[in-house]
Amino acid sequence: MTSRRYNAAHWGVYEVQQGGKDGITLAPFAADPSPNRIGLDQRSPDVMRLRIVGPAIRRTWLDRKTRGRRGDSGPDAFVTVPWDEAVEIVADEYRRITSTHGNEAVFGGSYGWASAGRFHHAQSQLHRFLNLSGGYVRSVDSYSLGAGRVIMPYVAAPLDTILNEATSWDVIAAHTRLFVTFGGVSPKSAQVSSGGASTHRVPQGLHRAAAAGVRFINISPVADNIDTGAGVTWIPIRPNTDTALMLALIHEMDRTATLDRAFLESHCTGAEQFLAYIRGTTGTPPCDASWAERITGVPSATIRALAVDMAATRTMLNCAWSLQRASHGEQPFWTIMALAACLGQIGLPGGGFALGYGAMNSVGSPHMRLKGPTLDQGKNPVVRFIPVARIADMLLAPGSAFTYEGKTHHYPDIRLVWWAGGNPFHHHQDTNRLRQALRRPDTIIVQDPYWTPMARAADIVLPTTTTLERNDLGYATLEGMVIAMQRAADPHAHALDDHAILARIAQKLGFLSAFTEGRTEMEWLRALYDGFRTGAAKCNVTTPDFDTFWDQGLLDLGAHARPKVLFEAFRANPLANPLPTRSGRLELYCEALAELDLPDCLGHPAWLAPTEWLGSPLTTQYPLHLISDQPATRLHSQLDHASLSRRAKIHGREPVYISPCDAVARNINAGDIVELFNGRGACLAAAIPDPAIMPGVVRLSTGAWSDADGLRDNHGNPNVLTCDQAASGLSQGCAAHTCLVEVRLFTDPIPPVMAFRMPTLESAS
Ligand SMILES: Nc1nc2c(c(=O)[nH]1)N[C@H]1C(S)=C(S)[C@@H](COP(=O)(O)OP(=O)(O)OC[C@H]3O[C@@H](n4cnc5c(=O)[nH]c(N)nc54)[C@H](O)[C@@H]3O)O[C@H]1N2
Ligand SMILES: Nc1nc2c(c(=O)[nH]1)N[C@H]1C(S)=C(S)[C@@H](COP(=O)(O)OP(=O)(O)OC[C@H]3O[C@@H](n4cnc5c(=O)[nH]c(N)nc54)[C@H](O)[C@@H]3O)O[C@H]1N2
Ligand SMILES: [Mo]
Repeated sequence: MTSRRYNAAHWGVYEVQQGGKDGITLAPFAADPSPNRIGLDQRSPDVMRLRIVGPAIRRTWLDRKTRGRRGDSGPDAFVTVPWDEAVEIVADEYRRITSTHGNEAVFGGSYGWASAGRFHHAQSQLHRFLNLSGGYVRSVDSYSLGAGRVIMPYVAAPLDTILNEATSWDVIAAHTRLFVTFGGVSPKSAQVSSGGASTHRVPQGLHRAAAAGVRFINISPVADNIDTGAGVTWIPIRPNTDTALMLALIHEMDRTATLDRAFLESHCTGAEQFLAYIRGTTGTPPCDASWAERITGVPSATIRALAVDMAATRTMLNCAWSLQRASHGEQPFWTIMALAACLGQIGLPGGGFALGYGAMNSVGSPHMRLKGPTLDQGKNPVVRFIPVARIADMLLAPGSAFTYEGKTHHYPDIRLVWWAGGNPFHHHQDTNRLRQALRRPDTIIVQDPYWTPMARAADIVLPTTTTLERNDLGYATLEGMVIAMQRAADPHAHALDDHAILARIAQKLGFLSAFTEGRTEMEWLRALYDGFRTGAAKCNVTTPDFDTFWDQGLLDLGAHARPKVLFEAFRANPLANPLPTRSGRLELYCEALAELDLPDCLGHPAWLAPTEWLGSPLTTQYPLHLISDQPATRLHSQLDHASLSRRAKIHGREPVYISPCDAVARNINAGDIVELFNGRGACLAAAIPDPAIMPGVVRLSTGAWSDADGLRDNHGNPNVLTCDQAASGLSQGCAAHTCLVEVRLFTDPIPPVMAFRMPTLESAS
């Protein structure tokens, strides 16, 4: 593998070959057993047309005489200006805001996936810049795992431990007999890893397990989120009710005395308090199978049979991340751990539980965990923060209180919002509310390669390069490779790297040398690689020097892979290898959580009805539960304008999957344009009746570029419908999957999709 050229993307590695229209052609990575096509045509005219060619300032912002809350920012008409002028405008505005309102008025959370590459990582660059100039209000946790990341350290271990040490696929094939998953093992989601998937192992992992005789049961509102190459038993379940089913399985095992009492005694704490709740001796109804049937829609006989089946054999339990992206999203993660504890197989090969096989390629990887090359972001002098999904609350209600992990905090009063590498009009819930919230700051700055909906909503837009237009190091945890991402094309038009943009602004503000440390891009890569090398050496991993690595094109760390069994050491000796919980054990009753005395997260796993679900009164108005899952043909909103994503649309609109009976009841046929609506908004989409969707559920993937037409989205972005509320007062996590809607055939004249339009651009003169 010498002197090949590679590039890394979150969804995989490319081989970069000479030739083709703009001098390069991207081919799938030859070493990847399951490469995908996302991004292969990222240089196509459809995609390049939406590149931002030069810095652009909103006309209404430029014309405004005095600065203050931006209010209704008017049409998306921009004036393109030269870099020198843009840099001066940004520096002046940053100085004005921080000197008048302090750095607590700057929101630099800048959540988002940006691109692969450890040096040019947009958020890291922005955070380093802001930290060196007084700091910023940051965001904590992620949209991915808001509720889950907060709860798991209390009751088992930090989520990263559970993900990084997840039992590897080889062990599953060899030892698991029954694999029960809540929310599938989505082949579409497993296409990516944050920082860059290298070789895709999940399709193979599933197929090999099935070929080795592992039986699969998928408990899920949709059937098409797993492919083992063999039969999978589908148990349809009402969305957001999995916790009730898990509790009933425990009840059934308790009733039939198949709980592993010895394991609960030796490795857990609080089993008696938890079982008292399960049995209904604490004032709530017993969590028995018929109770769960009423909540989940799963027949009680199925629940009873499943409990017997699981207890009789080596069983692996899996829970998709989507389950915790919901009202009371902490509960399914905690309860599946409790269920696995009751089965007593945690720490045994092929038994126990995992959180998120299929959520990313990395879960179930045998690769070693090494600290990747990392850009030092410095220290943030501002202590204020928000849980990431509370952005609209913060902007709309400065000074008001919120709780997080048992403490009360207050929202700051934000004047400047600065985003690099994320798209809130993709990721945030209730985008109509978000639009209102974004009227509150004085100024919004966005760095992005493309005219995304967020760029069009900004006041100052700074065009950045893409990974092919710069040199970088590709590395993702547990992917087992470091990629020499060698620049393959010139920067598009006047685009600059995020680092170069911020360096220019830092120079204007007087801290250039602190920001760049006097290094060129290649000197940074060398320094970051050397840092990685030193860390690897401490873990007995020898690596070539930078020049050799760069010339080779990639570094394969596969020799250090090993089979993994989650919590193996803890199981073998819980006293010598305690968990980092208060008790050192798995907590089925958690005193630390009970002490917080929260109404929406108790001291034990519990069924707490979601704010919206198929059992709530709101179903009389909005009888369908909307699942807004991750898209198969793109990463979030990235490359929605590329052909793979566009080809999956119907009449230019996102497909919405609906059960055939719900379609018939609404007179909806395949390909019809329908309107999904609720009290928050509406969107158009193209209907696909599909028996893989259970009745009462619709599935509309995220990622269609928002195309607002009043309160309606014409393109099919589900976040115009989702609810901007927290999973709980513990985590304040994103609850996107808690959402009721109604669907009707759209009989009005069908409006065009304008999502991929360009804003109006004028030149400065
Ligand atoms: N309804 C609903 N909503 C959800 C979810 C859900 O399940 N349902 N899932 C949530 C989850 S898990 C997540 S992680 C979020 C994802 O939300 P985001 O991460 O915000 O989505 P992306 O589309 O990946 O946005 C990345 C942006 O970075 C830009 N970019 C790429 N490379 C660069 C670069 O080098 N420099 C700069 N400056 N910009 C760059 C891209 O053009 C794009 O605009 O969405 C969340 N939203
Ligand atoms: N191609 C592609 N892959 C991606 C991404 C992408 O944008 N595109 N995004 C990545 C990111 S940032 C993340 S965080 C991960 C997220 O990974 P996940 O959270 O696992 O992905 P989702 O597609 O949101 O949901 C997984 C499955 O759960 C099901 N589901 C939804 N609600 C429920 C429920 O209440 N109960 C049950 N039992 N099942 C339910 C959905 O139908 C879906 O099939 O995916 C990553 N992978
Ligand atoms: Mo995510």
